[in-house]
Amino acid sequence: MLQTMPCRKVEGYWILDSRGTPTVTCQLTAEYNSRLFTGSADVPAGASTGSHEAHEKRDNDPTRFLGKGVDGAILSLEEISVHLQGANCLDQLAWDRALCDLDGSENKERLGANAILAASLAAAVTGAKALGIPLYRYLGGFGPVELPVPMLNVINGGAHAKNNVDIQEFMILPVGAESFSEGLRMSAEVYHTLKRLLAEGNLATTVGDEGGFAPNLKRDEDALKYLVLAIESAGFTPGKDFMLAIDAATTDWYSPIDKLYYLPKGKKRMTSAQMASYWKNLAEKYPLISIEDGMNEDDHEGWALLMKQLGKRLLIVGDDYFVTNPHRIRRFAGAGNANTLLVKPNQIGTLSETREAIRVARSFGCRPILSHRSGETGDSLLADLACGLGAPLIKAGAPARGERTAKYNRLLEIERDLGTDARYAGMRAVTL
Ligand code: 2PG
Ligand code: MG
Repeated sequence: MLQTMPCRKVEGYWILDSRGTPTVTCQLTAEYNSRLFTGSADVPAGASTGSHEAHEKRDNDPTRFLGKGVDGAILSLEEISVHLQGANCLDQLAWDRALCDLDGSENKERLGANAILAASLAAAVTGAKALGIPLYRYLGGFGPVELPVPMLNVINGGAHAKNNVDIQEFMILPVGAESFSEGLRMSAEVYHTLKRLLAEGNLATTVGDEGGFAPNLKRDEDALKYLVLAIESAGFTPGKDFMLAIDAATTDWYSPIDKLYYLPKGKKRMTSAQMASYWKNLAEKYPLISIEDGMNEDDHEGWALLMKQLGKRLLIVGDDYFVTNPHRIRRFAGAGNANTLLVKPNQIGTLSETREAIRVARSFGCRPILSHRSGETGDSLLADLACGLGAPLIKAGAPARGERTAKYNRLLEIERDLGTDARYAGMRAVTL
């Protein structure tokens, strides 16, 4: 018999995210064994969003927060509080279903996916508190836990920085480390070495939205050169201790009218085939193991081509392409158009649908990467999600800036908590 934990109160508030834009936080109070427990969860926000994401409710009132207010989403949480009084929030599936039913719309546009996700996650946080177990155990049970390989975004471009680099993220992956903590130490060393090298080259060491450096470069490719140099200068071996990854975030580059990619900063124009060759060329020159959104969210032929050329060697990651949506995953992973799923709970709007997205992806042989958003908060929940849902990889930005390190520091805590049972995904995380 399922235990019960009736919901007593749901409260929503606005807080500021890491870009200074308001976002939603939720506090949920529920009763378990005649005691009240309160758990909270924050919802992050993206900048390079896919057009198929669940609806994020913003007020669009230009007199407050330049239209970015979330008062409407907070009202949605009030409505949730009234209507879901007494609902059992220990039964996550039923709780999430009730949230979706109350919303009643196609893409969560009535209550807003930001409000719904906040209530969904807060239920899990409260449940873990009530049962007196860590969230990753609450989500994943008491079997062995593997700590994910961090994908640390150390050079920022695209929509996340005002530099001249089109590719949004350049990441390092400490796959050769023995443990998560060793990998994080190595990565921090590379990050600081990179800062020194950029400064020596008279390049800017100011940072972008995710804490990575945002220099102007002659060519985007130079970012990869710098990463290799920084890894070597820090005393490590590229391709062995570290692999590289990029998130091209090409959705914004594409014109569906003429089916061409227009690189907004570099002012280049490419066909899907040229785009695929460009990625292939980079993969041949650098220890690149993962390309995210190498094609636009609706360019299915481009995705198929990319998979044909690189899908056996590299993680071909769908972010805007899948938008953590089980239906899109079934269709496009089913067609073999990508082999890796980027998981962002706020793209779909509930914890249960996030779980389902991972399940469907796995059924097509796609591994999940748990991911933050570019607008983040100090909430470390993503780390527990990654461990609890068994993701071999986590993308949470640079090893700098509080909202990014909150996730990595929570993983350190989980590693300590596991003691000698702690395992690290390492090279297996990226082996196809
Ligand atoms: C991405 C994310 C996170 P945003 O594209 O993968 O790195 O960016 O949150 O802006 O969509
Ligand atoms: Mg992305």
